[in-house]
Amino acid sequence: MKLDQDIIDKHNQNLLVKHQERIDFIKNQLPNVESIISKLIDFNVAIPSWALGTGGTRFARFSGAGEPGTLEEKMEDVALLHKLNNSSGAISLHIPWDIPQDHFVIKQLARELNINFDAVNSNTFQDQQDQALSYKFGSLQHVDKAVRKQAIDHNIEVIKHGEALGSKSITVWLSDGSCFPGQLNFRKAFQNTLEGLKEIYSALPSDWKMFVEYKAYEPNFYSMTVGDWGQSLLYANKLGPKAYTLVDLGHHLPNANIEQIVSLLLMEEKLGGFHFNDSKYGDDDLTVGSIKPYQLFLIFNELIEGMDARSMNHASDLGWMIDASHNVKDPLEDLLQSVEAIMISYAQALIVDRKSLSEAQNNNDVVRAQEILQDAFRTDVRSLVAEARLRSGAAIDPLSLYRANEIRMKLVSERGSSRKATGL
Ligand code: RM4
Ligand code: MN
Ligand code: MN
Repeated sequence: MKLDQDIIDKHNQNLLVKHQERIDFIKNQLPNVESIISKLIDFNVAIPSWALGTGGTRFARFSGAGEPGTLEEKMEDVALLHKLNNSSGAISLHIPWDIPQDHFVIKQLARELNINFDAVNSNTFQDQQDQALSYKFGSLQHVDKAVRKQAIDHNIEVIKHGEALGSKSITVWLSDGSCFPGQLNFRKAFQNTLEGLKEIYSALPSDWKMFVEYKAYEPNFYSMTVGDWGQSLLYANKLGPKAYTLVDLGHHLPNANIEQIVSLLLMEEKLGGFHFNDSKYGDDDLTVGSIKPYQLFLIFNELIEGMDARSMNHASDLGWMIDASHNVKDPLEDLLQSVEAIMISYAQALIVDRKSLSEAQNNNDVVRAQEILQDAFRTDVRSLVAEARLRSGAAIDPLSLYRANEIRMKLVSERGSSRKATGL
């Protein structure tokens, strides 16, 4: 479904007076508003192809209506989001959930839709129908060399798909690990995995990055072979300069200090990419910013501080992706909320008074340091984010436009009500 610019312009026209009041107000409060708006215009977060349908749990999946049934329709959904918010102009594909049949045609469609291909994701955590060997006891860690080879070959095939589409990175997330003490020789599992990653790494095109994603538990509950940022960093360091750690917000043990992890990985030049989501307990994959918005802000605060310390480009030097999937919302509405939460946290991190914060730190002025951070967090920056959208032809309030125009109803009439998107 294509959204006419006219509809967006009309929507903006209706909201303009109120928006203008809000933006004028904040312009009087903050310095450097123009530079913040231009950074917000440049910032983009990739949408995972598996978040466009309703996710499931291991108990049930309650699919919504009008879900995208093909890769082409998933791309159309991402283009729709991008048209609404100008901040989600890329799709991250999961292979084999989304295998492009004709790369040329798919690339052409992406061009027409004004979207790009972000990191490709391999999948060795499920057995596919025509698969020769099982991943029940792991993939790259497996005791059987033939299983390891199958997993390596799959990853190399994923790189080839990505290359044909113009992706520049692969995310490797392994579910490898063990469920019971004694099941695994940790050292051998690590070494097998490293060996496999090395082979995949050597198949990377020269301008590609490999993201090694860690996860504390699930589906293995006793040990994970890439279980935390320390292990991921070990692999990335041993692999070489194109390998990086990827931080998924839901992949830590409860209450982990993710902002500190991010800061140190940036210091080591080994932070590569980010999977945004939110959680209360584990890898809940909930809407970004829905549970712990202050944590999200603190993470962005470290990201900006660390990236600026190394003169990195906020928009392009790290891989920004959403990784969410759940049962109860319209996925497109949910993704609009997630992107909005990311943009708000980014904007709040941009307005932190860094000079004063550093003075407060040097003077051990703990109270002042806290005040500076919370002052930024408590500032309502939503009009800045809306202004960035308005200036790029997107909607002042994407969610209300989506609802007022009954976009899901239109998708249902186009696609039917029983189509299920591939994914989790
Ligand atoms: C994992 C992990 C990966 C994602 C899969 C679907 O928990 O977060 O990034 O590709 O789920
Ligand atoms: Mn993830
Ligand atoms: Mn996850």
